[in-house]
Amino acid sequence: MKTFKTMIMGLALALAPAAAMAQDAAPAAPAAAPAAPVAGAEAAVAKPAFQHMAPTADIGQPIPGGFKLQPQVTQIGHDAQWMHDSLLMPIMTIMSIFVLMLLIWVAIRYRAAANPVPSKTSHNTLIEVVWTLAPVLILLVIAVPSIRLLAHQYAQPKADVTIKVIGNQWYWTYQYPDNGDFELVSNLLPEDKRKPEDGPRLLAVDERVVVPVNRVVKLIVTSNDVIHSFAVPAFWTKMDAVPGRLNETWFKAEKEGLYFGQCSELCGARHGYMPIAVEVVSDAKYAEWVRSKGGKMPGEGEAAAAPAAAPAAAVAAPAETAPAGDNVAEPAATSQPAQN
Ligand SMILES: [Cu+2]
Repeated sequence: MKTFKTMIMGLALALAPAAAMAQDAAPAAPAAAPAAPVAGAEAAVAKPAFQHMAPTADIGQPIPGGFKLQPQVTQIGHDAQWMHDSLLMPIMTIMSIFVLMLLIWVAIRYRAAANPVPSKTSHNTLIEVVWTLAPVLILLVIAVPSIRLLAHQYAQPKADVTIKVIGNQWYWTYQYPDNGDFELVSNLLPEDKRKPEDGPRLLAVDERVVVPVNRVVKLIVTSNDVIHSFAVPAFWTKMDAVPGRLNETWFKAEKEGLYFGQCSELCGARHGYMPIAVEVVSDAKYAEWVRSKGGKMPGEGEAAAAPAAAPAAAVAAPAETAPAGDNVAEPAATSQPAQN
């Protein structure tokens, strides 16, 4: 027993310099330690800190009593809206009214009572030329901007961001291969969890697709089960999601905001409950959001990963030695009085 006590004491004395040294080393640890909480705090803050925007009342969503197209925020959308509002609608309206007037005029003017002896005319060269040429000219007037718009839609500019959109019964998943390949699963937000800033009923989702403003976003659209369709009216974007097939479309939103869409291909029982919410933000906000999802911006990939890893290692090393130093120092410190 005595020898054991002596051994302990000897050990304590032998360790004392080590303990002292450990305590000497310890002050370095607290100095390094604050770095750890700061870095940790940043990481901790970055994740929940991303502030999603609230929807704008008349933008990117249907409005009560609305019957026109949603305000467009892409060049394709502007062209298509012009085509619809300024070209097709006037032509359709004029043509429908013209044909209706002709019918009314014929029905009244040439009714049996007013016109007892019907004309036996069967040919009129002028009128035959007119009713052949006029529709051809009208179709040409429509065809030129129509084909130009179609070509523009398929001529995809170089993509700044690529998103793989996958339809599922009955939700969407989004993958960001350029940003570390993270994946989002986006579901309808249930009514009991929905707040006004999330968006309208049946359109609000739990995970929004976030994209940068004024950047070409390329969508690779596919499906895991049946045919769905990814549609966002304010971008004039609609693309079928077909299992086993990669469809491609794109958009370049020119205005920050929150834009809603829906699955637009009848895909089963909950087809009406798989909305789409696209949040268009500044480049800086986009980078912030990507990091909050654990992704990284292209280019900064290796460059940022290395410095990020280095401080992490530097922080980790003192953090590991500090508790070790404490562990060594404390038993020695307590064992000494205990032995005395
Ligand atoms: Cu669907």
